[in-house]
Amino acid sequence: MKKTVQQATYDILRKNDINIIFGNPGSNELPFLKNFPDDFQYVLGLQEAVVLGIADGYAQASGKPALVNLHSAAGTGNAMGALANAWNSHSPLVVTAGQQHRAMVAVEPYLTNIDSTMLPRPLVKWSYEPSTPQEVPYAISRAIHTSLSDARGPVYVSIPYDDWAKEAEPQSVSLNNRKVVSRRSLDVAALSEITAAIDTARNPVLVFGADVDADDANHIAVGLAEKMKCPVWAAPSTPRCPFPNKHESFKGLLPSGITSIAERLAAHDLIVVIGAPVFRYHQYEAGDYLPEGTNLIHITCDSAEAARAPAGNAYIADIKPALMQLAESVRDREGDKPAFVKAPIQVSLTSPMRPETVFDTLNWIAPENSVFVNESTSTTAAMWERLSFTGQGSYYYAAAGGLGFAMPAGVGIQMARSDRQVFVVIGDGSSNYSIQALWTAARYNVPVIFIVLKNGTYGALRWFASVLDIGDIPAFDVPNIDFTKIAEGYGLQSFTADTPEALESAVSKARNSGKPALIEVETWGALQDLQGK
Ligand code: TZD
Ligand code: CA
Repeated sequence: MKKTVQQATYDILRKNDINIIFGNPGSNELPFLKNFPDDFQYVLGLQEAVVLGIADGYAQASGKPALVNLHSAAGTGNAMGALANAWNSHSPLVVTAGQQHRAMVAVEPYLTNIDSTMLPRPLVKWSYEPSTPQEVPYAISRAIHTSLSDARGPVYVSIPYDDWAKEAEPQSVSLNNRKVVSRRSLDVAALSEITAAIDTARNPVLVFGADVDADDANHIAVGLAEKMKCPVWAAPSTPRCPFPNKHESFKGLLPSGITSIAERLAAHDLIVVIGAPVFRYHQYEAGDYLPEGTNLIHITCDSAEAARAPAGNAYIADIKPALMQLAESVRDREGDKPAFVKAPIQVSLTSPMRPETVFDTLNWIAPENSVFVNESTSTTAAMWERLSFTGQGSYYYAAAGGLGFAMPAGVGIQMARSDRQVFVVIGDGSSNYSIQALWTAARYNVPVIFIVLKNGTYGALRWFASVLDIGDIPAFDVPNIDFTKIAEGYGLQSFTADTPEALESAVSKARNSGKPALIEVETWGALQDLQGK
């Protein structure tokens, strides 16, 4: 039976286990959605930043590519900030956008995606507009495989709207029967070089990054650390948690300045970084990239990441096979496991609550396998100290630092993992970048719990201003936003909580309802501290 380009494309999506389309449609995209197949779900986001963020969360938490359908240039433009995060977290997104009709696209009608393949660059691995309708299934197939191979990441395909109804080229059915396997281990020479360096090091240290978690390899990272009996850090600003943060070997989240990192790692003669860039710096601190006399070995799935590191020797391999090889080959070190006695940090019960109190409460009441999506920028260190990220996929954060990630990503993660409770813990500043995600959570009954920490200010910017010696600026504070009313407007139940008991009660009401909820928690933060209250 002859198939249309549209039918052939849906077949390819099915064969690749893609059955959800995350989108916000316009005229150019409607022909793709005509006679929408029963075995697919369309998840509507009200703005493209939200659409892309939901798909990003879904792709990261499921490990599968997520299909995104955006409206031409304007929709792509709205999604670009979210694409920066997806690019930096190696998230396998197949982003499509509708193009105007081939017959008139050169005349540049309304809603033309001008120079369509240029638009999403440099935040995609591959950007393409098929030159004939018959090429569309091939381009979609290539896009899926490209998103998943080498370092994973987003790809982009622009498709003229008249293509879908055209007859598919019969040979394209062969695309349904293929797979692309990418499992790069370390070769013998690389493995023996790295093993020798680790085995002869006096005092090595491990730094793990997001790609350990993305490659489902946290338990192997634990095995390696326990064999090496060395301390472990999480990479600076890591967008995922690669190692159980309450493990006795775990030292914490590395800071993100050159000299701060070098200071933390100064005692070690060898730093082994696995599954992260070397390094993801934030504030500039003049100084040496590495402590004096320290060597660095970098194992990454991303060749660009390897090439751009300022120091150390890099090896390119997929993280899980490389970790398995290393965990097998390194020597078992003598002596005891390192025990770091972490001083318990006390907080007094203030009103409003300290963010620390909120995290302690959450740590107490959240189910053990909960997932935390963080976008409370000034409280990240406190969160890592207080909350437990135990299993695989327990923590997510905006990989490019672009706000507007957590709310939609939380929805996508909860869709991929209905077996786990997702908590989005987000600042009152960050909540405003993709707040329409609340509607998608309500519309599809995705039971995320959104906890908004309301301190009335851009706390992290106040901190950064002090680092840069900027002083006060007239754009720090965000007073008078009622998130409970916004949530209600989008169809969510909402609560306010000003004590640990109130927070516990709100979380349990939300969980019992099986529906999404927003909890607004006024917190004591930078503003009160600055005012000396
Ligand atoms: N816009 C976007 C898209 N991303 C950004 N990172 C910023 C602006 C700048 N920015 C930060 O990097 S942190 C921050 C801003 C505005 C303040 C966030 O405030 P918050 O959290 O209320 O969410 P805290 O805990 O008060 O810092
Ligand atoms: Ca804030």
